[in-house]
Amino acid sequence: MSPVIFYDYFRSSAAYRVRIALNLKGIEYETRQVDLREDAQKSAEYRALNPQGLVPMLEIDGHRLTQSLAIINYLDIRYPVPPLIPAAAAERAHVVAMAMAIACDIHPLNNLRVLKYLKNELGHSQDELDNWYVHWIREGLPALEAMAKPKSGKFLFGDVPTGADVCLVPQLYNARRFNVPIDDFPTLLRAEENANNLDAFAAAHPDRQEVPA
Ligand SMILES: N[C@@H](CCC(=O)N[C@@H](CS)C(=O)NCC(=O)O)C(=O)O
Repeated sequence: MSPVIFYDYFRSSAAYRVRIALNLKGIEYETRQVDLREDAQKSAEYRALNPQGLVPMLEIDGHRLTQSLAIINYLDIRYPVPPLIPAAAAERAHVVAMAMAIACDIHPLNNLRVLKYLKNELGHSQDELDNWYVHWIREGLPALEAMAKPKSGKFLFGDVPTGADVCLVPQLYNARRFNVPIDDFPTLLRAEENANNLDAFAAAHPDRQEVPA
């Protein structure tokens, strides 16, 4: 069987999500580094594989998969144990909604290419970029806290990690990296702490990844 190949970058939060999911599912994989600092994601060679020019990308079972949530969904169907998305319709919708609140409504606004466009094409200062970054996190996380709280346990939904936690942990890592205050989200912090106590999450942390030379 061909090896599973993961196109990764240690600080990419979308890639971090997939590393966590691969670890939770116990899937062994080889890594190919795509150095975002060098714009390797925009190279003709990489775009020939992934026309969006973004990480992550996963080669598995003869498929080339892109988009972290699509990859996680594939892994959950292909390797159902442990499940990352509940089977019951309403629970599933709730977990997916929390994952999407992060992956669709917070993360894309603070992505590298957005920040670069604001700075280089629209002429915004670094201070304005910093404010922009904080703004979208501070708008998104209170909503996520409120969404999660009623059905949370050790994790965002109940007492086992789901795809929502898989998205949460990288987003909070990012928030800390940019010094965004996040102390006022007890449900999110509890889920993060419990997640990071699991090997699958800890091993996916950016500090434990290969850094391109
Ligand atoms: N919606 C995509 C987002 C992927 C994405 O934005 N990746 C970022 C790193 S976290 C990237 O490759 N950025 C390169 C760039 O902005 O040029 C997913 O979930 O996979």
